[in-house]
Amino acid sequence: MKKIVTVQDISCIGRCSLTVALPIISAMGVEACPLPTALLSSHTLYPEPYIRDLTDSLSGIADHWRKIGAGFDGIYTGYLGSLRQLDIISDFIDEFRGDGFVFIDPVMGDHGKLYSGFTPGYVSRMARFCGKGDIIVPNLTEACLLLGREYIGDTYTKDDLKAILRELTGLGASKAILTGVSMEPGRLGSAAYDSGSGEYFLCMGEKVEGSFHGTGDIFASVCVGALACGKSLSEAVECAICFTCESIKMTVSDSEDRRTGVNFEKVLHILTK
Ligand code: PXL
Repeated sequence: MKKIVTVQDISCIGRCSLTVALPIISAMGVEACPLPTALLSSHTLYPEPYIRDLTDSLSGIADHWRKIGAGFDGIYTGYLGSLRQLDIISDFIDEFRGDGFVFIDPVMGDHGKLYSGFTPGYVSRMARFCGKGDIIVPNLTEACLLLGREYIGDTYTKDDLKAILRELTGLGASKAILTGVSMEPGRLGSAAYDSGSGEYFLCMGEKVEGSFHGTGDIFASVCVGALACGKSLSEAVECAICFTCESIKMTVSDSEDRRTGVNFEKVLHILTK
């Protein structure tokens, strides 16, 4: 059975990071080992969450994994909290990547803004960290931040996306997936580029009006599960768009606070097929 390690926080409320990655990757028939970077009572869109930083535990866990000879078919990093964590996880990748793939979601912001707690220094360190990846998966906000470009906003062409993707692979990862791409009403999806083969593609799904928190983590988790199962980049992206879209559709009629994320649990069965 394939096994990946996912490095990100555990936010107890709000369906993101590990509470999304573990069930999704498991449902796809891939063992998902967590390397938790922080424990939060909720994600940071709720006011004043309790936060216990776990940076000091990371090397203890890695030391034990070294002793027991742990190895992985892939490493998936998500929300990381500090410059020190980026240094530590960078060393972790060097030591544990083996022949596996390294998938980096440079979680830092959305809608043109950095999430609370992130600094310009973190952004430039993250750009360097992306060079450790084989595949990076920024949204448009994160892509512009990583490249030092002004936020692209809502109006752009396919050529703009191609230029951004090419620049993103210039950070060092051979493949880049841009999420949150929308060029016509009612359609939302991703653009991707493989600098090795020169392949570029757009994959679009239905756009449901509204803002749905945690969908980036859902998208990334499905991609990781699919890649671990041996799917190609375009198959993985297609599968991730379809699942993210179905999760959102399960949520629109629910009157829950939107900060609690999307009802992906109700469609997990799609992934087990
Ligand atoms: O979904 C990204 C994410 C992950 N983890 C934490 C967050 C966020 C986004 O706000 O706050 C703790």
